[in-house]
Amino acid sequence: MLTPEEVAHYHETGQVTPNYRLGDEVVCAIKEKMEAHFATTPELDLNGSLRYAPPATSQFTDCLIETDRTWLDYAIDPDILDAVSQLLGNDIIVWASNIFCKEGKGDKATPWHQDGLYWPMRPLRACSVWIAIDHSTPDNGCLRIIPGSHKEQRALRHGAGNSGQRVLWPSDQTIQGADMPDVDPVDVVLEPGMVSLHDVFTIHGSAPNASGERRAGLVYRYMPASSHYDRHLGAKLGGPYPEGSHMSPERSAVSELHLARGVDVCGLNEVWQPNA
Ligand SMILES: O=C(O)CCC(=O)C(=O)O
Repeated sequence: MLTPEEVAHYHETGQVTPNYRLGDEVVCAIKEKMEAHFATTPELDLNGSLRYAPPATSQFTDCLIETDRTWLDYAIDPDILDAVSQLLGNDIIVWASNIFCKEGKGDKATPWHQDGLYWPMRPLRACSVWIAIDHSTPDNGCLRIIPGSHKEQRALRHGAGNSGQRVLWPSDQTIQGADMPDVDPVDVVLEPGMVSLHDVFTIHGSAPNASGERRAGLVYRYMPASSHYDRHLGAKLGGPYPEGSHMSPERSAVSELHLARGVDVCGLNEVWQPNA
């Protein structure tokens, strides 16, 4: 699915928007599914211990697949898996599923961050696929990336933000001023059905959305099956986390690892087979 130029762009900048989009029917189905999810699942609570935040749940929703296995169908779309394979290799696990939905009524920013801060797979390699459900533009708070920020493949220092402009509530981790590269951000402008792929070390975030127009994205997270998703490590990363936060020990414990392609090369991951 990715052209050689698109693969090169991903390696150069840490992000790529391929010349590809999901069909209108698929986008419609995702949109309806998301709206039904918000309508029927105002506050999720798995295993009695994991709470999802913030109270306005549409802004950030986690564990879609764990809540409803049919969310896996979009994660294993062959075109998307072809693209991810070009970046991570032929053995791939999808291990997380989120919605970032800003309703357009003054929703908060997503602070500048690297995803890897929270994630317990080692070696730390991963790719996120952000699927646009709505138009996503600078006006309604589209995803923004710092090009080239992934290049050293190293985790930067994050600290607790205090702006109140946070979507990764309540962990609220953001890159501290001095560690933020002096590079202009790039807006990832997408039409519904278009996708953006970013590397685990790419600094990214998004502005608040007070445009009156909703901006929702469905995000799947993939890792190479040669890495180990270490649930014990999850308990130690970057904390201390308040109970129920985005990547707290409880959160690491509930991720289902679905083997989207190939085999569990690492041999230590408890993988589910999508069609088993
Ligand atoms: O959509 C957003 O506002 C942020 C998305 C994000 O942080 C991610 O996909 O990792």
